[in-house]
Amino acid sequence: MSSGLYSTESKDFDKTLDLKKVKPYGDTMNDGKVQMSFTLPVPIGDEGIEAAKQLMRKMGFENPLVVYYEQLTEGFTFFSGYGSCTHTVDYTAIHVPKVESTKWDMHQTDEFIKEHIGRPIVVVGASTGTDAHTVGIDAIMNMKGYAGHYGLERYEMIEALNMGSQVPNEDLIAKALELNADAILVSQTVTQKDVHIKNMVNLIEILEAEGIRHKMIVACGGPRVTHELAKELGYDAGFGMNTYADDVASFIAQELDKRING
Ligand code: B12
Repeated sequence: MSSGLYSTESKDFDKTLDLKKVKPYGDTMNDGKVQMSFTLPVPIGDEGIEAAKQLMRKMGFENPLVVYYEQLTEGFTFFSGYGSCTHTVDYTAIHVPKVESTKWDMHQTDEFIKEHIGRPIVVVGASTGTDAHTVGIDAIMNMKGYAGHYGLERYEMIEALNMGSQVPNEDLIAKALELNADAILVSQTVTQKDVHIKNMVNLIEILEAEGIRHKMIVACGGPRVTHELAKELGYDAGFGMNTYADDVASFIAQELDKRING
């Protein structure tokens, strides 16, 4: 999408786009159109529709329109509506901290490891604590990978152990020490009551208490994980939605090279 935004054609197509004042796009530049849905704890009826529209105005939407509503159960009504957002954001002022390594494909990373590290990199990963979600860590580690990107197990120069889900932090660390791992990978999907933060902090605290934090690269990932959050919690890197093994393998290889070869 972003490449389209900056292409010559799109500038010619619409000259009213101002990246300092970006609004949602419906079918005309700057129309601000947003579709939204929510439930109100009120009975179905005209008063409910009016309440939904008043709320949409208070949320900053002009010309609110309820296009669908349905009683969920007595006293609760679900609304689907449209409105024009009155707010804008300055896209040019946005700075999002990101993992700064160069992203390579599997073959490039394997070649780099052969040349610069000279031995396979050992990586141990798990979905930790009470978290039973395995799809994310599998996408990164399993041989078959995800969306056409092979996982770490497929890499010639990476020895990857996926310990699965609900792995206590202590067990993950013990396995990493046993295998003399270069990197630990933590996956966290459930974020209710900030359990992911407590769990991720706990892992770093154990590593620090045992005086071994510096011995390995520690990275985490999950749908609500950002690089910024990961750094705040003491991790070397954090990866969110749409991450592939390519991203994390390139990062680990380049980071290890820096640590070993300076
Ligand atoms: C499948 C699923 C389940 C399955 C999991 C089965 C399994 N074997 O994994 C089951 C049914 C067990 C389940 C249970 C629960 N679930 Co659930 N589940 C989902 C669901 C539908 C899909 C998650 C998924 O697989 N995504 C696909 C993967 C590929 O995406 P991903 O995890 O984001 O991974 C990518 C990136 O984040 C990143 N990544 C992830 N980890 C890592 C790690 C590293 C190191 C790196 C580099 C990258 C990385 O790379 C991946 C690929 O790009 C989501 C809703 C949704 N549509 O997302 C809810 C969801 C995650 N579940 C949720 C909840 C609440 C639960 C339960 C608490 C429900 C309950 N009350 O029992 C339990 C919790 C169980 C537990 N103890 O953990 C909530 C979480 C809300 C929150 N923010 O906390 C969600 C969002 C549903 C919702 N809308 O409420 N769930």
